[in-house]
Amino acid sequence: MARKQDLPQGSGGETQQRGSDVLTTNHGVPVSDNQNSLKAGARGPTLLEDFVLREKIFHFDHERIPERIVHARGTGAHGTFECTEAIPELTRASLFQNKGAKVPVFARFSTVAGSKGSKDTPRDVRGFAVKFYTGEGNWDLVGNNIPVFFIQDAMKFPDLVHAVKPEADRGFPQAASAHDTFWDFISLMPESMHMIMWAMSDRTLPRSLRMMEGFGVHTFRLVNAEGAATFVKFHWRPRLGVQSTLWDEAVKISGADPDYHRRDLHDAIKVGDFPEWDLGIQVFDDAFADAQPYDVLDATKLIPEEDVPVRIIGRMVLDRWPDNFFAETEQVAFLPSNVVPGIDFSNDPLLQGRLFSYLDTQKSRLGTTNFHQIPVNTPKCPMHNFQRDGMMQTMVPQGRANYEPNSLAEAGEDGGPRAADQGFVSVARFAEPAAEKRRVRADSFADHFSQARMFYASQTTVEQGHIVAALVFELSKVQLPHVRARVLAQLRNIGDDLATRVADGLGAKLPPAIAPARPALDLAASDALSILKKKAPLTGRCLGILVTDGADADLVAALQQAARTAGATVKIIAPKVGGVVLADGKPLPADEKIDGAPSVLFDAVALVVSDDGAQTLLGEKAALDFVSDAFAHCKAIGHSPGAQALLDKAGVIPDSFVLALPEGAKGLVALLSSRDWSREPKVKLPV
Ligand code: HDE
Repeated sequence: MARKQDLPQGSGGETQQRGSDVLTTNHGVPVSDNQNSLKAGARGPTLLEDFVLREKIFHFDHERIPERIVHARGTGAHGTFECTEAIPELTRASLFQNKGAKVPVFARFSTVAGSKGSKDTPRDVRGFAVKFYTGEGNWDLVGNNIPVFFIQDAMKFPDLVHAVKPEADRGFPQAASAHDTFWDFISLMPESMHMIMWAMSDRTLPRSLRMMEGFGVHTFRLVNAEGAATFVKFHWRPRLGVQSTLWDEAVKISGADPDYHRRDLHDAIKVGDFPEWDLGIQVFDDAFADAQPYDVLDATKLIPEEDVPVRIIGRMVLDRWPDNFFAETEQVAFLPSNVVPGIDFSNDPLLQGRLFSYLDTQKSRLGTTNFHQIPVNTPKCPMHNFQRDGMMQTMVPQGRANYEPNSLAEAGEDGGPRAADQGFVSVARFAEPAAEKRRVRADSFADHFSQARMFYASQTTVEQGHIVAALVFELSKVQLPHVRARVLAQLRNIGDDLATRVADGLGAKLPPAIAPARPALDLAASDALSILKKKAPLTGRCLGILVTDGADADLVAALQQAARTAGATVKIIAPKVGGVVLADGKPLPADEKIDGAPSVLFDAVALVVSDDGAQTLLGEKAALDFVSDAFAHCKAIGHSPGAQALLDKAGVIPDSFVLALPEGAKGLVALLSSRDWSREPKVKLPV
């Protein structure tokens, strides 16, 4: 239905008289019949003059726009950024001048490799892009959930993306790096090995978009009012902690709910569980940069937090779901080149390439240089210049001043805006004032393995096992034996223990190492790089309660209460979506039917079933999978006495994460963010 403000602004009362409920064409003509096309007789041909039909189909035919070349699948939300610590000594950026000052933001999270319709849970890096609508223009921090990148120079980006996307001759695999061309490229690009360690870790299997860290990746600059500049790295820290799924869970979630992440974000915002992140900075100067064994301009390197602690300066809350997915989330155009006075670029050659690419791509996707006029992209501060016309121009500039300098003001006309002293000024200093113009990679970019080794060494034994398993899985999908061998040869430079475990997992011989450009150093391990060494809050977690007719009503209520108190949510799963009748005779509606809600969707499960109910569920494979998967995924399982038969048939071996209910109700909720890793060897062959 057309809304009143969508109707053409006519000269008078006619538009108003019509009211907002009249269906019109795009040109405002009222439509009398939206069911039938115009025909020559009831059974005759459709007439070409049917402008209502033709306009409707014409618009429909062109509804799709090209998807993003990378990061095509994503979801986003509106929110607010608040400065929690002013840093005027570091930057003149207006959003960081006053503690408590707020600016609106739009954030979009994405996978990288898959196309728009692909699943939400592939093993993949996640995009973490935030547009800050500041009082001095839009600042876009277009980062990822991993602090480093695959390549060092923008020249290699098209090759990387071609290699990971579906193979050119066959059009598959979709949203997967586990194939020949990706690993062929990687095996020939030793600089990618640090990122590969992250990509094969559980970081690429986030439990929720709300539970991901974010990173600006590149080194940027902060510039204060006096023009003094420092280097900076940006970090987003989720208040819900960093959490991941297991690979087997991610695979099964993609079947159970391909929209898992976007649904999770949507549902959380709709019920008022607004996700929050702290914004942190690592600030350092030239002297620090020069003293490191890596180059701070190399995007395949991070700065350990032990060397430069992360200082929290702000907080982002996402609290408003977009009104329309296409208009906002699909059409939002992020540009790393969108910086504001007080924030500047570094010479990172990857960043420098991005400064060209994103502006260029928006013309292909959104079709016009006027994409900044789409509401989600429009700055929320005044915007004036002499750029004019172009496709889909929606602004109506007044007057004659479309050039500068002009002296029209002297004739009493509006002469238009002028550049001002407080405008954006680039940091003037070149790192190498006497440099030659050459296609070159700096020597300081040559160490490809030290930080890869540091990352692996910083993980817990469980996390190292997951990295090995991921490498074995991915390389087992590679069909070219020489590519597998070359990856193993590269891995030897990270560590022979790692390479040997992967080779064993593949049933392959360990090839000789490929000589690295520079031998790896043994850097100190960094706890901040591990997920399992971080705190895991219960907030935002979800308990799945499987119920049957005759289930204990008090127990269900006690579990619901305990979960709520912990800030977690509960879903009721039943044999029928209509729900069950509890032992007290009261009905309990279900959120999900058992085969639509496997236990992979929950952080812990409770089986609250009557004896009869358990007997019935023994004949339901989905119920047995619910239990056996919860066990295999190392999750806490609470069970009422009636559930014993179900546990036995599902192969559950009693341990400290299998809790008898009702006594264990609170204990079960307390385990919502933990897993019993000692179960892993019981359900999986060692790698
Ligand atoms: Fe991107 N990237 N990228 N990228 N990127 C795009 O821009 C590109 C890189 C990232 O939610 C595209 O609007 C080049 C690093 C995110 O809309 C494209 C290079 C990082 C998003 C593009 C890189 C990113 C994109 C596709 C190497 C982490 C999604 C459509 C020089 C710091 C933003 C578009 C959103 C999207 C190019 C490398 C993050 C084609 C050339 C490094 C989060 O312009």
